[in-house]
Amino acid sequence: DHPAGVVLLLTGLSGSGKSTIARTVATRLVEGGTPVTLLDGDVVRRHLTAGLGFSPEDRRTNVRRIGWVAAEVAHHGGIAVCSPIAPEDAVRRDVAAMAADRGARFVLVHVATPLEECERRDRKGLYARARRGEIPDFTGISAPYDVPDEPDLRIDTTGRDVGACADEVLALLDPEVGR
Ligand code: GGZ
Repeated sequence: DHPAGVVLLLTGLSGSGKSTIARTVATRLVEGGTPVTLLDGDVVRRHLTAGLGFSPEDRRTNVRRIGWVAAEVAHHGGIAVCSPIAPEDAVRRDVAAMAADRGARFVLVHVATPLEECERRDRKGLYARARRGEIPDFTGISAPYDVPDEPDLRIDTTGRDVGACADEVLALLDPEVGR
């Protein structure tokens, strides 16, 4: 018997800092000797969920597939760090349920950087395109984002250092790390 692992889900808008925090958390865990599976948007959508778009149904499938893999990883004692937008509350609950079914701990982090800040960053120019109507169903502009009611942690990354944000997330995992 091995101790249960963790499904860590970082949810938030495009440009909120989810991926950056996820990568930093993953790197620190690996440096500490904890194996990590990183399920980040871009890579996941190129492989695990290749072919899916951004309709509500495709997003549900995307996030549920990520959740399924994450629960499997955690069932075997690993830590799965996932960073999809995961805009729907009901689907985040599905992921929590999949983790619970596999005996894993579920940790929800809301990367709550405000839309204005995400749009100001606009690293990929997607918000500008969405405002011009070139990207339909863009989360925060023309597609909904359900703000999580009771996340384990809420982080606004505005003006903050990624390392400090990662530390806050790592503190949630402490009991599991370094076993
Ligand atoms: C939201 C979109 C869209 C639309 C493309 N809406 O900043 P990014 O570029 O790298 O992160 C966004 C990513 C979102 O994919 P997810 O798999 O995380 O979304 S979900 O959980 O809702 O399935 C953005 C890019 O894809 N992108 N079109 N319409 N984000």
